Amino acid sequence: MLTLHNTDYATSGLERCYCILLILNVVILGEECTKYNTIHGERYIGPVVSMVTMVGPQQCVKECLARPADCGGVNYGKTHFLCEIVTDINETEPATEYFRIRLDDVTGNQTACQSCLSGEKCVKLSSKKTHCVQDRDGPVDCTAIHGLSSYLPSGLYTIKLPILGHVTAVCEMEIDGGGWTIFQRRMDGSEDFYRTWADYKDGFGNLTSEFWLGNEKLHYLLSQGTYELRMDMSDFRNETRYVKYSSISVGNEASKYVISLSGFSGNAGDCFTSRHSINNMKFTTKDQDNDANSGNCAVQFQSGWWHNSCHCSNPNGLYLAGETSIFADGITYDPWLTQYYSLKTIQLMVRRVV
Ligand SMILES: [Ca+2]
Repeated sequence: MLTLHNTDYATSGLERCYCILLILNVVILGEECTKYNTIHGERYIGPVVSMVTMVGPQQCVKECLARPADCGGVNYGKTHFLCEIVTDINETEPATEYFRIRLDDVTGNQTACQSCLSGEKCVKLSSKKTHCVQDRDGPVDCTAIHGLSSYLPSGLYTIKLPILGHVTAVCEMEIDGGGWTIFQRRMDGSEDFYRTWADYKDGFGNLTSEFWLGNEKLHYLLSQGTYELRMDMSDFRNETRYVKYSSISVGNEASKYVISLSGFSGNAGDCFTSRHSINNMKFTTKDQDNDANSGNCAVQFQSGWWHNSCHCSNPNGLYLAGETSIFADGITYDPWLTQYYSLKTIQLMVRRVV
């Protein structure tokens, strides 16, 4: 989505202030003046690899220059002095309190840092020599990111998981206090969810629309502590319901990603620990039948899921968009709208319980 932007930043009082700071910087430190163009009212969707609180965008740009392998640009949140280091600068979104800066637009000598690898940061010692050092460990989930600043918006962030290392996560920072890591989302039927074991293991889809994070990532994410689960749903009248479970864990691949959950609450009936409970169920796909049915529930109901024999809710079912004559194939939630209604949106997410 490309539009024309007002780049007349030099006239604003805020920018004049930064400009004076820059001049002072040059006078005091004798450093080369850094110039850049800012686009106001927008931020890069990301993923964001690092968040730091910094007074002034020039410090944020310096932080970016110190991570040449990871940084394509920065988002700067004016009100809360938030500096976000962004890897991917292809997509943007409106964000009133922000402005964004492309690294390409920044002039200055950065050749000394070019040898730094991804995950390394370039540091300049007092001897003026530069070194590539391992960047400090990142946040382990969206709960940790939310803990850095409650003003950070929902979106893509980089987290660091055990064994797997850096992973792009989708964070929900507003619903129910924020700090949620989203692992499944349906919203328009744009993605095929009738997929293989390998696909569900690794994850698939587009993190900015419909996706499955991946069973392997989910397992390692949840291995880091005690997590709660929340699922939000809406129908085509735009009515909403949610359910929560105070505890969720998912085993490793050897266990067939067996799920364990308890502690139901919410404003729709319990599906996951009642009839056709998913508690203690293994994951089933069209090419791996681990369910409690004589057939394969994933084949029968066109999804991959922790099927029992078979299900009370089918979040990864077909996007049938509302009322349907087909039993239980859609994105159903039986206690709310029966097995003959396929929901408009559904989203599953987890939050570490501190
Ligand atoms: Ca079976």
